[in-house]
Amino acid sequence: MSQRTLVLLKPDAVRRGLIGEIIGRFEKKAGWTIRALELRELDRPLLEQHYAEHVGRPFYEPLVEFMSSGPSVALVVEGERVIEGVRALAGPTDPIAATPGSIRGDFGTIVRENLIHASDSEESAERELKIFFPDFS
Ligand code: D4T
Repeated sequence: MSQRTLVLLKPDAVRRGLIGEIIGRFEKKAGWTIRALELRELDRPLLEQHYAEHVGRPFYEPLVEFMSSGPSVALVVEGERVIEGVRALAGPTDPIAATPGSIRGDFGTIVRENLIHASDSEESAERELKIFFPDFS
């Protein structure tokens, strides 16, 4: 089942020079392709849409601050079961709990700066792709 997912390499990943390392992992999965890719600063209105489910939570403000602290890379990855697959490559939200070998497990230590976002379901992917790549179809 071919799918598309929205991936963000967060400002920590860009600052630390990990763009190539992380994207390389997607490219190496058989049959997955990068369909769109953009380096951009994420402004507050866009982040409010993206993180609508977290508005009002104690970590929301610091999260938005961090996510707007420098450029991110937004990309569309396409391929077989890519939604589940990129989440598996990323590892769980808490990088210390993430298995070594996963992106968060290999490079992260703190929850806020966990390097990568990836859509968690077909519904989220559809919603998020519209936010970040409204002209892409
Ligand atoms: P994203 O959405 O960025 O792919 O992360 P997850 O899907 O793994 O986790 P999430 O939606 O629960 O959290 C979104 C984002 O908020 C940060 N965060 C999360 C935080 O700073 N403190 C917290 O307590 C939680 C739960 C990290 C990811």
